[in-house]
Amino acid sequence: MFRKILIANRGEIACRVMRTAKRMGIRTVAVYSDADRGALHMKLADEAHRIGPAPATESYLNMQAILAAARKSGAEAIHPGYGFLSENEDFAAACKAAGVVFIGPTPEAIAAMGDKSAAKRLMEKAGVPLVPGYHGDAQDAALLEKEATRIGYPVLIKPSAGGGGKGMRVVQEKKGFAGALEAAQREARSSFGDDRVLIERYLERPRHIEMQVFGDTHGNVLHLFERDCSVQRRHQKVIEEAPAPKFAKRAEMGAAAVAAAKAIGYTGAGTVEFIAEQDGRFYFMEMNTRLQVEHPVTEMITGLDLVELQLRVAAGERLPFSQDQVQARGHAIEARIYAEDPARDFLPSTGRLVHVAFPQSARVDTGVEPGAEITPWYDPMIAKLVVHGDDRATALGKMVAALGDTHIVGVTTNVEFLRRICESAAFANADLDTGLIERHRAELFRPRGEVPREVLAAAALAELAHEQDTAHKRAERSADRHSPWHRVDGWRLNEESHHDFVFTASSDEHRVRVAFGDEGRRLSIDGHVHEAGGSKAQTVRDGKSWHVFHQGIRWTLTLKEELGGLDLDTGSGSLAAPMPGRVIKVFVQPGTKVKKGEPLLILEAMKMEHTITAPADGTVKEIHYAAGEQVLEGAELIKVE
Ligand code: MV4
Repeated sequence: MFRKILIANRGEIACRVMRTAKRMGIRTVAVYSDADRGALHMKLADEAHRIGPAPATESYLNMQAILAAARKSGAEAIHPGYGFLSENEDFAAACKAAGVVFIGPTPEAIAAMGDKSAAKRLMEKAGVPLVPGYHGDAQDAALLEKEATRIGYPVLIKPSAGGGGKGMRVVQEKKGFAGALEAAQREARSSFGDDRVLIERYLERPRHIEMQVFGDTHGNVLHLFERDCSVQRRHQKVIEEAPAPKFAKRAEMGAAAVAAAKAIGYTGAGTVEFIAEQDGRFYFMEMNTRLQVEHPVTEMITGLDLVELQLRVAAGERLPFSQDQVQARGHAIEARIYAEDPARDFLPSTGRLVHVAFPQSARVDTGVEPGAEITPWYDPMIAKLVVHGDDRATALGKMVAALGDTHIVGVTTNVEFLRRICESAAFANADLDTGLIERHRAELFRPRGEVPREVLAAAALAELAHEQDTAHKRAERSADRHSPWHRVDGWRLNEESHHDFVFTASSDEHRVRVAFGDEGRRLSIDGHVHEAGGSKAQTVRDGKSWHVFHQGIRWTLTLKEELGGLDLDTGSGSLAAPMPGRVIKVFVQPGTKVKKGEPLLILEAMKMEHTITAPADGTVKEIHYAAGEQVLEGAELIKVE
């Protein structure tokens, strides 16, 4: 086995690879760009080497800098992770030339699958099912149209050189074919410099199901079951699971995937992607010649460590089990947490992670820690949550709970969106296809309702506790530690016995009053008495904002101002009674000019006298109560303009 490996990657996958290497007693070398100085992957490694400035082209894609770091550190092998150089045949070849083991397939195997239409021809020869269609070289329009008729409408025109869905065109009937073909060829030429296309029968509600395969250097190839990755958004996977629910062709798909890998002499971890119809018929799409983001769901159902297997086969060991020794148990689900804003078309969100708390109940693969920065330089994935249960419903329940316990402050995330997917009937019923998110957008993107009162109460009490804590600390430092001026429990000399908070949430304002009486603390929210409810909320402070995590949703409440004393401004220059009581003295009359802070009237309540003062300079317009009258909480007492 290797004694030292270099991880040519960053973020969660670099940390993930190091975790296994450490467990196996292998020393680890990290590489980092200037944007990642101090990042978790750099800290976890035994040594770390700078490879260049922030842009990936000058750092994580810089083959020479990475090979130089390998040479300098004495690393015997390089793990490329996913993305960056992981599927670059030139890098695999350059490693070999430099005498370093590339932990992945051979350059030839990468190349064989890199050309998507050549790969399809190869697979056809190997007996792997392809979508019924035309994959030939001849490209004249009349022939292609005849092929489309043979295949049967609707058909899909795909650029031969493409992948990832770019430039694909659906044609519903013969009369639209010629025009769609011209447009597809034009787009293919400008995007890929190659106007060849292939024609396939268009699958209306396909699922994305992929098979994990492994090959060793002794000719053994086996599969580790499938994953369903149908829940995608613009070709970006969002939630993955294993095994694929309601899928009856696991054995056939496994055999097809093994045949695909064997056809190219595959070694290491790979994934054969298929699209499957609702009835289970499946067709080869492409092969990814790397470890995938979603590999943990396979680990959870098989109990295997795929990185360990990668290291073993890269070191020349045999796969330590046969196909029938691999067992799948239970169900696993992974959700990808991204720094992005679903409400703004998933625009990436950058910034410092002020607060990060992950659930204890899930496997969490992450490359960040509190204080880390999400920069615009790289993929904005923050973490993957992975859960396992005896069955899908159990796993899904765990995922919903885990998402609720994922508390991130500093960037906007898709956590709430993920939770909505998990709670949707379509996902819960495993009614899966690649259009799930689009089809259910009304439900998944529905605006939030009002801020729950529980949330406002939690923010107010958290703010109060914070102020008490601050005052307490101030008192400890001061000369007169017992001075009443350090008290923040609402006590003011002959004046108030409550605290008012005004929070803004989006554009709405909410008023929370915490009153301190003989029977303890009482809360009123937007004029309604609030009984402490049963649901728990957690709060995180960020300057003048409180982030309240409540039932899986993060609410951000910004403290607008704290109104001192009884100067409760109801919004239009009127002053309301903070608690029920009796007016005992009125100092002013309609028309009296008052200065800010000047006493207006005295209210007796809860056995104390409270002076109500002018919130600002102005003129008294109306007085609604005379001395001796009883007032109810919230009653408007006086109007000042
Ligand atoms: C298809 C298809 C329907 N019918 N082929 C999109 C990416 C590319 N690699 C293959 N893709 C598709 N090919 C036929 N004949 C629908 C898709 C497709 C898709 C496939 C897998 C995962 C997500 C997808 C999202 C939209 C469309």
